[in-house]
Amino acid sequence: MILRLVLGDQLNEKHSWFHAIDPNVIYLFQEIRSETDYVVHHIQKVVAIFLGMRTLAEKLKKNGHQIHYLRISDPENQHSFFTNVQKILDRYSITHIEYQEPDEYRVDEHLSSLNTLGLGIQKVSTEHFLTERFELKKIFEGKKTYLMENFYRKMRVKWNVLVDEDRQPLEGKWNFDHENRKKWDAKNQVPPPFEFGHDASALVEELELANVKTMGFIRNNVSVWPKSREEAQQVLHYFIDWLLPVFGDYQDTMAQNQPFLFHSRISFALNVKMLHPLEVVKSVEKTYLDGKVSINQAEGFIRQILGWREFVRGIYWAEMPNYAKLNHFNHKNSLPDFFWTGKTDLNCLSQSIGQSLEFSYAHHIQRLMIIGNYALISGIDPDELDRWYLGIYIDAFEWVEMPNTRGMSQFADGGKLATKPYASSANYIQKMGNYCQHCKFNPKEKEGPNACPFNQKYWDFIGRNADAFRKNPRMSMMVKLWEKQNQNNLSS
Ligand code: FAD
Ligand code: DLZ
Repeated sequence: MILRLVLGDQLNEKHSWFHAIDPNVIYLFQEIRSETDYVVHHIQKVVAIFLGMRTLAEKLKKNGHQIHYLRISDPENQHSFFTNVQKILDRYSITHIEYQEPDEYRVDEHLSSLNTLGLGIQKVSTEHFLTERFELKKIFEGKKTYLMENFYRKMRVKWNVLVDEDRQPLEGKWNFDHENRKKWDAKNQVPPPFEFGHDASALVEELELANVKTMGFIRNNVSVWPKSREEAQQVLHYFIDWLLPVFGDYQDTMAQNQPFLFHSRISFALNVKMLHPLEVVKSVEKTYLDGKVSINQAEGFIRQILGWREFVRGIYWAEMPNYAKLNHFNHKNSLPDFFWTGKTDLNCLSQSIGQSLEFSYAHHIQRLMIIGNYALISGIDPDELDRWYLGIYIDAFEWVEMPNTRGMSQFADGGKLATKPYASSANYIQKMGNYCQHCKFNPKEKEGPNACPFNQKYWDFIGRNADAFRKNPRMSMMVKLWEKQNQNNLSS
């Protein structure tokens, strides 16, 4: 008999494993404490993963596959991938074990220890990503930094997306980012989120009984997160019909009480592999080719998936395990309590963290320019911040969370991923949305009780790192401004 492991982020019913029913194969799904407890996760994340696992297992069983499913509450559950496997070997006379490449370094290392069991072991592809694990490493061999734009152009050509027969970009440009900076007018409507009527109450009770520690909130019977491929496809189609037509325009905007704006909310479905990145990219490309959306909307979206998503995964595998230890600025401060409650007078943070606790979701610019920016200029320890991001977000798996948080947002890798730290004062926040209009602090003031704390923290960050930033062409201007402010203060 062959034992095949299906992990919680491998819910790809289209995988070639499932094409034929084989009486010699048994599939093992495991809801286990090693995975629920490596950080404190948002309750919606644990529920969404378990509902997804249970739904796929049931479907496979119905189709005739043999399934061994270990629930979190099963007394026989040993709560470790390795020990559970070890325990059921004899029961099914297992001679071979097969598993799909885990996306996280930690789990990859753990599953390599299956080799010690003395059975035939085979690690197969997840058939999900558009690059091999070490493809990016090879592309940038010998280079000190990685450049997303170069990588992205290669991907466009490799997968024949938005290019003509001469491999040149459609409409003459690879990147339409400069057209994607519109500020949203609060008078405009945002289509409501697509919701599912999932009753997760029994599962929530099971998790409570098992004493699984979680954070955030969950609503009764309603979820914005899909539990099956069919539901994930509904989210994708809703996005294409209603949100994509203006996605690019408002990609970087932020608005009061608008948790989702025109973002797709497909990251969870992609990361647990209910959707394939190429089907998403090709559907969006087709919508553009059919004349239904303009190029800046389609290209802006495709770049996130064909570019950024594959790019950060490549960096993760090129740089792990060392990447997890990088702390370029040697930041050591702890996360303030409001990261766990959302209770702060800073409206932008209260909105961004509040909705993260409510939906297990924040959009990119909130993660980068509000929460990440605040952590960076406050000198928060990247280890602590990584754990927070890894726990709170529905789509957070280390391969994508860590390069984004530690690399892009905290510059803790010293610039392997980003050419400059994404740090800003209140000026940027005011420009990119209407949060400041609803805040008690004044974004224009730098000092005094009404001054926005982002201002003081930002200039302090520039000052602390002035010597290093002077040498970075993208930061030297800010150092000059900081010096000018200091001279003015001295002379006044
Ligand atoms: P949309 O805005 O609709 O974008 C479409 C898709 O593009 C996303 O679903 C995602 O698959 C992909 N994408 C966009 N930006 C990125 C990116 N920078 N890296 C990888 N994929 C991207 N994304 C995760 O999937 N998991 C994470 O744990 C995660 N952590 C992040 C932490 C920080 C500090 C930052 C700045 C970004 C992080 N991102 C992460 C990237 C991005 O914020 C989310 O992918 C996005 O907010 C998910 O919402 P959406 O599906 O509505 O995205
Ligand atoms: C995130 C997560 C959680 C909370 N629980 C489980 C689980 O009980 N069983 C499981 O197989 N996977 C879970 N996951 C996702 C795993 O952490 C994921 O498989 C690894 O991150 C590998 O990439």
